[in-house]
Amino acid sequence: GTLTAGCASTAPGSTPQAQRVASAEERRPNIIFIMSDDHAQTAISAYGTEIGRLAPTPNIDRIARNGALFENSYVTNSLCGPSRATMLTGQFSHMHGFTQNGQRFDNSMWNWVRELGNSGYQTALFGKWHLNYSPEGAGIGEWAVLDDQGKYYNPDIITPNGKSVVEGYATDIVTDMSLDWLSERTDSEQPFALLIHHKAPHRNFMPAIRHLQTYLQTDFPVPTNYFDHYDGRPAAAAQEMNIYRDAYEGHDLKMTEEVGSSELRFDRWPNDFARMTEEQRAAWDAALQADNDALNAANLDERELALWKYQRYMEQYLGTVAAVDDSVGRVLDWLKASGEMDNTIVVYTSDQGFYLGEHGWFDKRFMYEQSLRTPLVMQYPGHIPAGTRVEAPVQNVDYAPTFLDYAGLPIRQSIQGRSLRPVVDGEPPADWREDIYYHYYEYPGFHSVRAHYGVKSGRYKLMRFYGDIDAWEFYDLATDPDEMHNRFDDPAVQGKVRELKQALKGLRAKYQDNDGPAVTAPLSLASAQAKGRR
Ligand code: SGN
Ligand code: CA
Repeated sequence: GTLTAGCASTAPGSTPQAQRVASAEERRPNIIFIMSDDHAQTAISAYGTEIGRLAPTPNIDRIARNGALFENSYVTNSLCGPSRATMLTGQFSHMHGFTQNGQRFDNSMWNWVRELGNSGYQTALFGKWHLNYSPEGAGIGEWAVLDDQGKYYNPDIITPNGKSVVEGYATDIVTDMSLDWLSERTDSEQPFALLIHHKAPHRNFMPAIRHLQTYLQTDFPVPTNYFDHYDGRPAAAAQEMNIYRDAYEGHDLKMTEEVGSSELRFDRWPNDFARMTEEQRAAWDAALQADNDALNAANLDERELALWKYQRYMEQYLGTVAAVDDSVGRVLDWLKASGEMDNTIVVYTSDQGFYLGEHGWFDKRFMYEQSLRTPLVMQYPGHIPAGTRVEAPVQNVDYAPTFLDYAGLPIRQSIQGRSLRPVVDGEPPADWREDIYYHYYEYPGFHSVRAHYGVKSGRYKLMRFYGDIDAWEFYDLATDPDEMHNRFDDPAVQGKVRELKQALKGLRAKYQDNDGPAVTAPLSLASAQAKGRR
């Protein structure tokens, strides 16, 4: 749809003649941009995974079925704040400047939501922001956001009028606010852009009461590298995000002190539980009591306990996903009932992927597959053919230009990504990217993942950790999909290593990333060997 003058100039108080109803053809699409936090691709059934089979997401799958599923969707920096800033601006971390959590995003910076608002869209954001105290000054029409990371139960919600506690479960509250806003919109001549940004399934993985027992009896397949020893991968060895070593037994795994007791084991941040109402807490305790008592009565050895923790982690994490999927269902049902389905682009994604026990981990940050990948499904009935599968590599820098494109707005110079529209139309430009660039910064920080940058090029991946660890890693995903064998020094792959080094150097130049050490001119194998002999 192209932008019509009438649509853009329609403003409150304008004369009736100036307000013209755009024909279906002229009408610009609504946009609903749903983003969860830390949702692994492997935990979505549309991706055809075993976890998805055991813990299906039927509503997220509806979007994929109605439209497109991106098989190769990646982030640029696997961390909340940087990823969100990237989605808003269409830029890599080093360009928008928000490289690590805890920084303050400059709300006055250009973002696509304000741009759509300026061109006549009604805009709103509900849920997690986590870029700054609030989106004040970011040009978003209406908003109500979770304070900081957001709490699962009775969260603090910040609005232009200040902060207050809202009783209930975060995912449901955010959904209610979003649907209320949609239903109360008075000006239905203007298109809308609505951002629904859930806290779930982020740590500390607290499901709604209704989902606490959903997966207690499910036996999730343990990743083959759950007991990884990290040989040849010094940064992986130095991390602090191991389920059986670093997850807190109370706070994260909801384990109790002893049989008959509901007192949690180590709970580093007690406020997540302390803020529950008595009723919520009683229902919570009752739902997990038998399972916790059984664990406390059993005399598990170290290995058995590590495996038990994996199951508990999955039960909790996927329990929070169940409410997110409910939410997506409610939004889709609303669109259907209101007749807006065909006029609306619906996107579901996450701010990054997550480890579900691979390498023994929870959390994200690393450029390994599970956290580099992020789910992405998108529907626009009548425009994106149902059941489309996109293989072209896409990144979260592409979202802003995509929304601009569909809104009929020019894609500004500062944007480093590209519109996905030709890609979902089945006509990716001949010069569509083959390689993706990644750069993670936050160190020192939670989980002690060293800064690194890298390139993924088809089946190959090259990454460089820097700072107090200086190490290169190279993987052939075709033969080593779990990234267990760092072959950077393997003489058999030096040609490829050189090729990827060159590509990495090129990407850093193209995207103007001067952060971190420069990629040195690729060494020839002979000189590398000579150097090694010294
Ligand atoms: C919190 C979490 C960490 C997580 C960061 C970043 N701890 O600090 O485990 O890595 O957020 O997550 S918590 O127990 O307090 O939740 S991010 O999604 O915001 O980047
Ligand atoms: Ca996140």
